Amino acid sequence: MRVLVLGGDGFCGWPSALHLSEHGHDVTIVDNLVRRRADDELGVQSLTPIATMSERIQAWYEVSGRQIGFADIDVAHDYDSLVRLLDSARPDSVVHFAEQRSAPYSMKDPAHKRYTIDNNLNATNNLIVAIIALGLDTHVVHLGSMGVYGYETVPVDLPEGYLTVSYPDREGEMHSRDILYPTLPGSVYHLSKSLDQLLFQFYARNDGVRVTDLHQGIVWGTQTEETERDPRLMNRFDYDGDYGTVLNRFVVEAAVGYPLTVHGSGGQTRAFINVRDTVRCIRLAVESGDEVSGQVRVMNQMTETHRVSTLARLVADTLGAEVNTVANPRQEADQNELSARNDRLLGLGLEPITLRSGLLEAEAELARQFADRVDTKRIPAKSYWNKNRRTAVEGDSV
Ligand code: NAD
Ligand code: USQ
Repeated sequence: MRVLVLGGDGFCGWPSALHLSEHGHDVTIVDNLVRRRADDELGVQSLTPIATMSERIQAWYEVSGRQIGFADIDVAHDYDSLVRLLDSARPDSVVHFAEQRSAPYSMKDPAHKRYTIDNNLNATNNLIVAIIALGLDTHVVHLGSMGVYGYETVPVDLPEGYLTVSYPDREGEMHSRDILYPTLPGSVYHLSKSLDQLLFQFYARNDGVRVTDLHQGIVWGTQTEETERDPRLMNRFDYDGDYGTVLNRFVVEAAVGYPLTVHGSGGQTRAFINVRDTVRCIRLAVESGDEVSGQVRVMNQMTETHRVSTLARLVADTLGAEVNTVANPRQEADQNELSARNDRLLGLGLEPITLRSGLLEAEAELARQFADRVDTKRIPAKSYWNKNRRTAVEGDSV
């Protein structure tokens, strides 16, 4: 299949592009490299050294004999270039990773809130509008987030995208319909993913655009079978207080002897998936595009749920580390339960890798190898959700 990978220079996009290429798909990456500039803005670098896009593509050609194309386009703002590319490529599928993906980055200040909404919604809207304008039958595979469901403790296995509701009309007769599961975003970033869902719902109904929305959990791990084939193919690894996600951060913290940063009670339960499963899920979603017509297909792209405090204990016991609890910079529940269905991806053949598979030790090895690239000053999370959270962390003097 001809596949465009928007955001293909990023943490999930790069290994997914390689995996699709390895499996015979004709891949072109579209990325404006803004994520690399965010590292400069934040004064931090990926734990792992990452090659430039041209070095990455050359290395992949040398190890696989396969070509990957690249277009430097800002999908959110350069609509005309996006249309030209779609018109010439006429892709069977577009995988859309090209959004600002950090919750703390999205909550830093007004400029970052505005950037996140502007970038994420315009990227999604531009892509869909361009596909409709060109009359393409391209299947869009979008990366959403498990966080759109929110973290209420209701003893339910979260369904995949929709909730069937029944309600009485004026005569008392009952009606039933599927609605998007009510969203409860916990950050401006998660809000942007909730709003994306409405764009997809509208354009699928109005124009018949075929969309799969993958509600992905927190991705952990770094390398995949493809990125391991050459040091120039190495994937990025974020550990800093803005872009680092919880389990990967704990592994790096353990590797450099920094006490694990558990926010608040650590009672938050979240959904997780290993990056090796992410790339497989993306391929399964792309290759099953013919199934999609009419209603947006939502699949929960997660394989397990864990409580933050349990993860900290596991990392501390496995790798040896001190566990610290720090005042939570985020406005979020101290504690929640979470369980979700993932039948659709299992039905397509996903065989989940779980945390117990010994990959944690391999991650720690990578972290130790590049420990000298870690700037411990960048570890604390300093993006506060609101004034109360800032005061709770920094005290009344601020
Ligand atoms: P990332 O920041 O590493 O990659 C995103 C890529 O998109 C970057 O290379 C960036 O330069 C590019 N990009 C952003 N805006 C763009 C624009 N306007 N035009 C062109 N390129 C643009 O993020 P990631 O971790 O790879 O996440 C990819 C997607 O998956 C995101 O949509 C994210 O919300 C979703 N997701 C990620 C995780 C996770 O744990 N990393 C979990 C669930 C969902
Ligand atoms: N946390 C800690 N200590 C840390 C970092 C985080 O206790 O050092 C806690 C947070 O307070 C939060 C939980 O761990 O309760 C998860 O935080 P995270 O930064 O690992 O994940 P999150 O902000 O939810 O965002 C990440 C990705 C995002 C994706 C989302 C999937 O950055 O792109 O959408 O995971 S989900 O969480 O399912 O919505």
